[in-house]
Amino acid sequence: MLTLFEHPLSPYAQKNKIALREKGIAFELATPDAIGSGDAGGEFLKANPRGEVPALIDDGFAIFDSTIILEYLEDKWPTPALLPKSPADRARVRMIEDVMDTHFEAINWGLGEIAYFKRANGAAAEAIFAKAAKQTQTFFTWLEEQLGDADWFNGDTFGWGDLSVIPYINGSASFGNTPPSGSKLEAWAARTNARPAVAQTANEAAASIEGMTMVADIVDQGLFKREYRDHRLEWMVKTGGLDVIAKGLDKNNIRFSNDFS
Ligand SMILES: N[C@@H](CCC(=O)N[C@@H](CS)C(=O)NCC(=O)O)C(=O)O
Repeated sequence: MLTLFEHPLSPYAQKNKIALREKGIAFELATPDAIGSGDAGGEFLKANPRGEVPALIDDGFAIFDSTIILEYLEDKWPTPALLPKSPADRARVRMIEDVMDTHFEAINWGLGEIAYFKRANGAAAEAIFAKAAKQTQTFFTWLEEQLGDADWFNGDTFGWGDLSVIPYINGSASFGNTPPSGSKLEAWAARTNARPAVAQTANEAAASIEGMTMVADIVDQGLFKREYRDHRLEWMVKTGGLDVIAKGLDKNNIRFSNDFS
């Protein structure tokens, strides 16, 4: 049996859950204790010394990083294929995945820091929200170009390119940043969310948002140290949140990537 360590809101974990469900692979889910706090440990930390979800355990063999997990699933269960056939198309969807996992993801993560964890309030929060809304629409324009006239980012059929985009579009929508009304991207999102594998994964994410409103106090008390890493850290700086980082360091409720121990 496969075990996927996840948190339902993690877009990275959502990519893997959609792939597992589309391929019809049996798996069980586990949410690591204290995930997001900086104190996650045990079997999960052994599986991923970075302390990040997702991590997959296949009969004792541990794999971390959502992209590498996708590659493993595609190698071990090639049917139905999620990557397109031609080398150019495979490279194309991998580039889309990389943009979503890095630049795009940082925007939704940053909005979570403001909306759920109350890192900024009033005018400062509004300014960050306004910048994020513009950044998101710019990426939507880019995505619309990538989609062109196709039904799927993958090409003729749903696949890797689509499962790599939908968790992020749904995440943006949860902050009120939706694709322009009547756009091809909007129609694609509706088509994609109608797939059972995607709908189940998106419903699990939506259900877990409720719990997020309770964590602001725990963060404020320094009991929960959020990971400010690479693109996320850069996003916070460039979007006006330098003060958020300074305060977080002062209160000791942010941290950087794990040192491997
Ligand atoms: N590159 C990694 C990124 C994974 C990642 O950053 N996961 C976040 C959740 S979205 C996490 O678990 N962070 C650890 C924490 O917040 O403590 C992947 O693709 O799997």
